[in-house]
Amino acid sequence: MTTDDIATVAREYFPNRTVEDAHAHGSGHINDTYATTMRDGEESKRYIFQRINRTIFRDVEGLMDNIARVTAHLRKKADASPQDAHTRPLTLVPTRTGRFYHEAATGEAWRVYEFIENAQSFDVCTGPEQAREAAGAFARFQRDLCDLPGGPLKETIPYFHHTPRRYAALENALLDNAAGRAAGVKAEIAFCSARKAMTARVLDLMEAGRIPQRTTHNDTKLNNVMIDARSGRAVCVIDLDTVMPGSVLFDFGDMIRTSTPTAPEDEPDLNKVRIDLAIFEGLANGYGAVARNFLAEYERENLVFSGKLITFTIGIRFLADYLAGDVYFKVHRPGHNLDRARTQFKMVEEIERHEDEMEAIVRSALA
Ligand code: ADP
Ligand code: GN1
Ligand code: MG
Repeated sequence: MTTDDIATVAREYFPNRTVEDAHAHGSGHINDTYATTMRDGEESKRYIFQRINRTIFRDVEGLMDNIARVTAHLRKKADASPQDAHTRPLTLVPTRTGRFYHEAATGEAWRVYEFIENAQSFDVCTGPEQAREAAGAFARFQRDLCDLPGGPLKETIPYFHHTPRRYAALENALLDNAAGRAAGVKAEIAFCSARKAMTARVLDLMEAGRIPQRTTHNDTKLNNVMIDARSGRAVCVIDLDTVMPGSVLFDFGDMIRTSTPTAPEDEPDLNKVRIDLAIFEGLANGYGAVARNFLAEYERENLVFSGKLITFTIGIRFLADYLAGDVYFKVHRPGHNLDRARTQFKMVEEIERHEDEMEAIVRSALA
């Protein structure tokens, strides 16, 4: 992607400004993200230009309609609660014709967000205080969407956290063996089949009406919240592509998955991958302080389990993608998805080993 291509898109948004700089930004696995500086006379301002992954998101119109609804609602909530004023909703920039995305002649779909300045996203958590901040922001996000008007959001990826279907997809990828890698993952497959029994627990409880369906984020990776460089506070929840009907447990589980490990998601040396219980305590306290006011009984009881379930589920997805030849997640080296799958499975073991301590931490965080 060159500055020229960005310039073509930029004309649809800012017909009177010029592109001063554009470069790839962040470490997301799905979309193509560019930090773009636009110049208007003497003034420069940065924006995020993002090419939406259309292979994954089939209904861009529906997706962007969700994001417009969610950000408008969050803005009203933020204006009404000055005590949470440090966290602001993501701001979509409209095209010059007032649309929330631009479809290029090539079929590519582009959107633009205001750039969140003086902030950073983290792939590995720096400590309990940061975990508390991030979890608090995601909890307020869930709270504020409890009364989203206009009916349920569109499902942007059907069956996104449906672990039994993810498991079946893994079994199919193993049978297909599209990349000829099946023989090398016997230990990982054995690990998965030993845990197949847990895959349906949350979905069964949802079906039985014990766990409510709510509007949730569904991708609460630590690096999907922007942290202010100076204050360390969570200033914005980003990556709203999967905001749709779901369970708060999937969100809490993904916070555990991405905040509590002592090493990055793709760490090849599994000895470095452990759970940091002090970080977990910060996370549980940050989440609990807000969520204790709206969580139902079965949600509370499954918070620790959700960490195991979602970590297992994402591990299955990485492994299936490795077997399929790396067609879904962006990879940057050979075996990247396999390394990612292995760290997830190591974290599942870590949660299994520390389940009792984690349950005690959650009980006290919700008290
Ligand atoms: P993906 O779906 O590929 O993960 P994200 O929307 O999460 O894409 O964006 C990727 C990264 O870009 C984020 O982790 C964050 O570091 C950065 N980013 C995204 N939106 C903004 C923004 N509005 N301001 C500053 N940085 C952003
Ligand atoms: C993707 O987009 P990003 O990088 O924040 C993925 C998540 C996975 C995560 C694993 C739409 O998140 O579901 O948990 O990678 N997003 C989508 O790191 O599939
Ligand atoms: Mg992201």
